[in-house]
Amino acid sequence: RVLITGGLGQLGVGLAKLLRKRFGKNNVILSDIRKPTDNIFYSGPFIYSDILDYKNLREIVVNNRITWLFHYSALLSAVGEANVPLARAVNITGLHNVLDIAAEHNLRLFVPSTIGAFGPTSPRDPTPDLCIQRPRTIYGVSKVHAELMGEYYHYRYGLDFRCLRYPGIISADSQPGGGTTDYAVQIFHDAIKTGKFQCNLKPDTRLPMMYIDDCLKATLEVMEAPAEALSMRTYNISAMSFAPEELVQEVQKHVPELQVTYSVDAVRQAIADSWPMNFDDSNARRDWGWKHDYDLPELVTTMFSFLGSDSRIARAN
Ligand code: VAH
Repeated sequence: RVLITGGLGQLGVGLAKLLRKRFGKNNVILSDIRKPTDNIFYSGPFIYSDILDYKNLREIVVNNRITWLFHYSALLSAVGEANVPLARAVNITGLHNVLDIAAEHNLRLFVPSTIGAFGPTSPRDPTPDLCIQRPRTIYGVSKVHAELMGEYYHYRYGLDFRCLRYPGIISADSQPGGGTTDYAVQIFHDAIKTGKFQCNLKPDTRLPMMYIDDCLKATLEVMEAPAEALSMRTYNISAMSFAPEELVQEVQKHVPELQVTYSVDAVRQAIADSWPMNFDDSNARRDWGWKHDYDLPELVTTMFSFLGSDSRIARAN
């Protein structure tokens, strides 16, 4: 059975839906330190858990006969910079708890890494799987640590550790939680609600991005890949890269009267300027057949089909 930590974040609920289709509703357990809404309970098993409570986590794994663990608990980029001690505890001590339990109980462990695991001294265009990694956020430092520790536990203890470096993820029915790439989700909600969008990054800030369905598909694919197919434990995955000005242009094809202003947030801009501009994911494509389905036009069309750009026109009339 599967356990997802940090399950109420941007990706957890969508991942649970996908895995429950695949493995059965009661074989996928969502957990988080936050209290879920009722419909989360209706959609399948949820267990409240604190990733820093090692004993409780071990009980959950043993009592529920967990065999796969997706570890999504983390404070992401800008949020982590606002509370470094908590980010270090959750992202590093929490990871250590998960690694020990996974090794002890022979779990297959997935930990997401990120474009944020690279820094200003990494090659940025493109950024390959293997290169200098000196990130400048506690989030990035903790994710490089996760990559290194996961690979060490794999080679030292035989832990089946698998890791994908995610781009900024765009989703319609879940809120992002990190701050730096969140503008690319907010624009859709503002375009529909008010027709006005204030972007907190510079118009030419290019970042790797991906639609959530591609991200979740890749995550399941790499977890189901035969072990011998994996030449690495940690892979970049990519779909597209765009700057705010390109996203705005594509969104205005659906909401022509959208007005955009730029009010740069210095913290988020500095983080974005230290991250990859384009991701090289050729190893993932070669080893386990990764390929994305959503490019920028499909992303925007799909987001509006979810969020209903026509509802704004209805309101305007
Ligand atoms: C953030 N959306 O902005 C998250 C993610 C790679 C970006 O980590 O921090």
